Amino acid sequence: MFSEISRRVRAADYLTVAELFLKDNFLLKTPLSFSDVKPRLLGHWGTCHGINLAYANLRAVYKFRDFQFILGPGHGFPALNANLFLDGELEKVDKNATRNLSGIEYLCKNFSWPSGFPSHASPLTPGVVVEGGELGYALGAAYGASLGRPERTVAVLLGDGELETASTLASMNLNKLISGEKNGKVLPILALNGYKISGPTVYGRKSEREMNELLRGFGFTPLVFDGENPERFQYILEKAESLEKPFLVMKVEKGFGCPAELNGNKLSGNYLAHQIPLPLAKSDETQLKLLEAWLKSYNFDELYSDGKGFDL
Ligand SMILES: Cc1ncc(C[n+]2csc(CCOP(=O)(O)OP(=O)(O)O)c2C)c(N)n1
Repeated sequence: MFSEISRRVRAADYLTVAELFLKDNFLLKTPLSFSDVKPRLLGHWGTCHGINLAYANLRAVYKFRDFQFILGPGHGFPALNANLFLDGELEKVDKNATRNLSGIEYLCKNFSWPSGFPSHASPLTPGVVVEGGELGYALGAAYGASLGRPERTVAVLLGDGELETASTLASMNLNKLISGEKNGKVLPILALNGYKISGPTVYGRKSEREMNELLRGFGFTPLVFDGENPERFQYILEKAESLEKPFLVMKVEKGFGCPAELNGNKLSGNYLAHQIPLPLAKSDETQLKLLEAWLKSYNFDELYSDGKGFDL
């Protein structure tokens, strides 16, 4: 099970990076060149690995159950789109999004492109109830989605910057107003990556103990997932099942997977990974090489081949 989930995360991470950067050579059949890179790089990488990690693990547990996933950081849309593509959900509403090379090309070329996919989640996104461009409403929407659906679990992924918004903080009290037999269960998952656009988050600077006390004060039972041990995610989700008001703190490095540094500045694990970590990949040889190594690090050829399709 764990290796299946990690393959799925690798595939989603690869497609996410490809959406952000590539306009050609999607399977890296030849050395990456400037002409393979989009002319205008626009989007957000920093939150995406966390989305892919949470999505793959939730999917493994809840695939055949009454389940809803709500994404707070809608700027992580390329990750959400990669998952909807891999699940075949995108193809149901867009016949071009086939699960093959032509679909991969379509997904990537049209990300953040006029008349294509927007850079953020939008009403065009299958299943979306919160578009997430304005942070703050996901947790409240999750409680709304649980109303009158006692069989349902609603998992809601929140950013730690998002948890600084007034609306999210106010929604932290909803577990006292909405609970019991008539409504479903809400599972908030905080992607604690420590950074927002240009600096650290308040919660990223709290100790684990202080964070847990804060969550208990709001009425939740905190569970902590430490990104160092990915195989523990399933175990923690099972534990959450047995709790009435769980709150999962998912510690994940901001931008995990992108190059460690650029020009002496830390990229992965820093706010510099929030949007496009290699902004000059179209014109700077060093950044192009870093991008190629980053894409190759996922060994996508083990996960997809032209002949066999996806092996996930
Ligand atoms: C209400 C609101 N304020 C500001 C922004 C601008 N903004 C976009 S992304 C972002 C940082 C979000 O940080 P976090 O919630 O921690 O998400 P992540 O680090 O996972 O990207 C901000 C402030 C916004 N989208 N909505």
